[in-house]
Amino acid sequence: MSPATPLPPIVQVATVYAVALGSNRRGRHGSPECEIAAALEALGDIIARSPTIASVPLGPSNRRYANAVALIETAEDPATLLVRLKRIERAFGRRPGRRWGSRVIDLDIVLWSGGAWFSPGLIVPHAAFRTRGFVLGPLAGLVPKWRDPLTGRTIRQLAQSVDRKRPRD
Ligand code: A4P
Ligand code: MG
Repeated sequence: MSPATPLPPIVQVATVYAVALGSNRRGRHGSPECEIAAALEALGDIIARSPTIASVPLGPSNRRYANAVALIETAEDPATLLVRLKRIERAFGRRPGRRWGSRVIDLDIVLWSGGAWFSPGLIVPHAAFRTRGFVLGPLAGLVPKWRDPLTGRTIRQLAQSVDRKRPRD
């Protein structure tokens, strides 16, 4: 290529992400369910979403959670998307606090159609999603055949094994 040849335009390919949403504290939009609905609006680029479910808190907080999962299509790479998610969390009034403390909104990147991603402060797939019914249940309703790139297991299989481990009452 001679120096005068213009460079080809950079093609940004849209990819799909599964984003988990969680809330167990009222915010300016109202109840945790309302915060989830407002966060979905703020996210944009949504191609599918799960219903919002109520879930028992995992960890120290004793407030019930609302959880949902959305599929979004975007050309952002995972690190760029995380910056946007953190900006939305701040705009919703989330402040850094105790790990797993109650929160107006939590936005986590669960899966990326580009596969795995590791960079400082970001691991995709989300390091804990394989054991979380409140993520796998809604996710299995959207993409049961999507394979976890690290274990090769489908979302349906992961959801079933979490279901089997859940104590029955
Ligand atoms: N980080 C690394 N990988 C990711 C990723 N894939 N997506 C880093 C998002 N963030 C990722 O997260 C802490 C740091 O993890 C981020 O700054 C980012 O650099 P955070 O959201 O700021 O804090 P956190 O949510 O308190 O910590 P963590 O470890 O993400 O907790 P989880 O996994 O979000 O769990 N029970 C119910 N029923 N429902 C819930 O939604 N959520 C939690 C929090 C606990 N119990 C729950 C629920
Ligand atoms: Mg989080």
